[in-house]
Amino acid sequence: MARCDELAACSEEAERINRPFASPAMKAAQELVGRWILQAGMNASRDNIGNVRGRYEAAAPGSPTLLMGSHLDTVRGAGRYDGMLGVLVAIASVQALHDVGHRLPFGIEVVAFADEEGMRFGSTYLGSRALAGTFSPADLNLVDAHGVSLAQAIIAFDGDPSRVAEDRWSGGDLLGYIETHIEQGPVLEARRLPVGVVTAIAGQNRYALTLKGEAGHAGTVPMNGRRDALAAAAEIVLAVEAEALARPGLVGTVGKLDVFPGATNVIPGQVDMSLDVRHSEDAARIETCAHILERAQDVGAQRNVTVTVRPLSENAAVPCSPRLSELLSRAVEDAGLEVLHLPSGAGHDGVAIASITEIGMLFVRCRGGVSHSPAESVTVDDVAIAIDVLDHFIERLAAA
Ligand code: HGY
Ligand code: MN
Ligand code: MN
Repeated sequence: MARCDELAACSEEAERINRPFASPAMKAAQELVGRWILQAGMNASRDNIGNVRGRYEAAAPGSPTLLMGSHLDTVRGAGRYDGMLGVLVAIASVQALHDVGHRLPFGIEVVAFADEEGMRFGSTYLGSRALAGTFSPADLNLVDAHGVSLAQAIIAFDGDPSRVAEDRWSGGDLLGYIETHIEQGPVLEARRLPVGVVTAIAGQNRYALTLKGEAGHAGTVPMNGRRDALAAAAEIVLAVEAEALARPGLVGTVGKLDVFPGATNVIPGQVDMSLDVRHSEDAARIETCAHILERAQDVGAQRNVTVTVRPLSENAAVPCSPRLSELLSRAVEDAGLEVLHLPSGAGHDGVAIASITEIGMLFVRCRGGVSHSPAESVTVDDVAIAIDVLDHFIERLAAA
């Protein structure tokens, strides 16, 4: 828990946690994590995309590997457990083995992923896609808000963009990937359970919409002649909400909205807005995205405002491995707890890692289900239980 507090101080801003991909704050966080990885008896390395990796060797060479970890980047105004907790719990699991000199019939590779949230370049899972070998070189041309390309950011972070393909897993057979993560939802708290086993990760689409109308004088342009980009955006935001409410299990969010020129006495000529749509069933998500984008175009046509849509990312829903979930469920019982299975509305690096091995996730209760906020909070007892469950999981996996 103290380590979560130390990592929280690694931020680009003094008054809130903000740790983007390949930032100085990320460098500071990686130095701490690298030190803790070494203390846990692992060797530490960093790959080109900027994942920090720790390796705890098996009893015998040539053994398979269990991947464990989570992401080290954060959203803006983040809490101190989203991602970080999973990295630190994985390190704590290896520390417990190292402290008693216990070697397993498999190696453990702890990974602190470089970019799950996609805050800086808009695309998600850059670090885990590099490890999975599914990183798209075209992404190297993505630019951040300052016009810095992903390739330039990797170079500035001591990586080689031309060698990201070498970050793909090449360490032999994999037994699976296990990620511990705060639930970021209210279910465990409502059921008074400290941990839960994740069944699947919802699919999600992310878009950037640009609305272009006509800026004008707020005092002189008659209302009925306006091409107000913000009024159009407002109608689209409410259409997103209506479409999501109409479809059980679907969530639709406009989280970012920038108004230009952004002056009190000027009719907004342009709005840039985000769109995030998710559902555990892909057909429902895809159909609702189509509806929402259609309604956005209708609004634009009625208001004589152009609506340009740029898809940023699309990830299908990913089921967790029955085999790993079964072992996690038994491990929860070993810890003396009732087993609850629940889906994840949030995305996680397991979405990318699922393309190279089976994935399992353990959720930890968080107060009020709050996340992506400084109010994010977990208890020491629940974290201790999560580590205990992982220890039982590792024992079961070793005996399997
Ligand atoms: O947005 C998400 O689902 C995750 O926090 N990246
Ligand atoms: Mn997050
Ligand atoms: Mn996360």
